[in-house]
Amino acid sequence: MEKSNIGLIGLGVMGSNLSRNIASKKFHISVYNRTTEVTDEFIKEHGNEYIHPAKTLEEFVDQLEVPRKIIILVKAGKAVDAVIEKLMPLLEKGDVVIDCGNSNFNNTLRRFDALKEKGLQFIGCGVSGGEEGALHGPSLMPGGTLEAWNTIKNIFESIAARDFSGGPCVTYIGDNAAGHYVKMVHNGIEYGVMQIMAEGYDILKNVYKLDPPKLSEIFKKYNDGKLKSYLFEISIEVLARKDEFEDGYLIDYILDRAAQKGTGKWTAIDALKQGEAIPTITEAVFARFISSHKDLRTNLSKKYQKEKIKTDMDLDTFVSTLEDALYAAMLSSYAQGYHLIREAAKENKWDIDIAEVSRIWEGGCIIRADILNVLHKAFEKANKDTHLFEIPELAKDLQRTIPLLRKTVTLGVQNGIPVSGLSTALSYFDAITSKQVPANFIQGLRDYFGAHTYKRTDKEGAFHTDWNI
Ligand code: 2AM
Repeated sequence: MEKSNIGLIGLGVMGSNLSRNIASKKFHISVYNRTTEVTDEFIKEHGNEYIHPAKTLEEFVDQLEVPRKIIILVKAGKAVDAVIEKLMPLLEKGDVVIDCGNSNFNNTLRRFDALKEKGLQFIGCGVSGGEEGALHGPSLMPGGTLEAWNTIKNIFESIAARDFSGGPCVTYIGDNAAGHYVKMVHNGIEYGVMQIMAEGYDILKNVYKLDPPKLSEIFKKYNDGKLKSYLFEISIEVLARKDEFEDGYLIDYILDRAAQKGTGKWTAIDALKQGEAIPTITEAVFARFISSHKDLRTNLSKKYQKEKIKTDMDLDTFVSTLEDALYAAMLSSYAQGYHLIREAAKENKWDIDIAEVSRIWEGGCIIRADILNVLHKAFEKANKDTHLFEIPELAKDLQRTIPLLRKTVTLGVQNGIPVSGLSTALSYFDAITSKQVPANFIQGLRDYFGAHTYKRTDKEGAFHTDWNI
């Protein structure tokens, strides 16, 4: 038998779909799964001349051309280590192990070093697009050595989604864990964007008392404009779907308790570690936490009646106000995520090209959106240390849309609607664009109670005041 170009371990839905995608591009792929019946079932359903099943890891490794390229797609966490441990003794110097799971970047850093010690290459590759993306073209975010990337480049470029110009939605992100880091922040931004969308839905539903078909219509209108994106596109369907059991619409029967797998939380934790502010992303994680306390919320809701203030904005005006507000809040969420990537890149010595990151997010991934093409083009012309708010084209948009975000936040606050995503998107903008913030006051207090000293605006050095005099 001819040797396979690449191998894949773990035939769950993501692994099966990615294997089928690779085979559809006429690369020979060997597949292995811990439970052999799963492999047999996969071959029965999807087998073809390009897919080569292996019953043992030894047989699997033996089927691969050298240097071997092995994708691992098992549950993130211990399973990845378990597979690597079994695989390591069977590999030779120069072989490349690619973790395409949603691994925490700290684990990727550790695994990269461990494999390097054995002369093996490790790539941590973020994959976005869900099951459909894996099958028809995901957005891929590989990190590792350039040398390792070059061994998989042609395969990964073939299977990736397409950007707005038809290029592959994959690029070399940077060394060791850069790929998984960028994927993590991608998910963080996804949390932020979904949260602000949900808050817009909440205001439309509860202040303007709109029913799901009308809400769906409004999201369709948004998706026909500058908010055009995958998340808005699927909102149209999520809002319009009739319930299969009861009268009415499914959305009204879905329990208001949002689950999570942890990537948003990791983004928030790392931002805290880095000392960087990503309030909208963090608030989106908090909002999911609060949503989980359904019983407590229900009990408390009986004690506190919300005082409703009528809005003087008619529906048409608000629909258009919200469109601009969401646009501004989206830009703010991206600004936070991009800034975090930039600072993490400095810290970890990753050479990350944010224009390229924007480009590979144009297709395949969950946050794919027209706005990413705007960011891609804008960052291509910008210096790599540029903050998103510094980009002239975006500054023009923000100047126009921020006042509308302010109106939307006000409306939500006045009506007792939690708008932590929208309001932090706004206050992040307000703070980062303020020459003077009240940190002088904080420094004064700190010096008073703890003699922590402060710096002055007019003289060099650290000062302490004897506040008792
Ligand atoms: P399984 O079919 O033998 O359970 C997604 O869960 C994929 O990860 C499945 O293919 C599953 O294999 C695999 N997987 C989960 N834990 C694993 C482990 N510890 N070792 C190997 N494969 C594992």
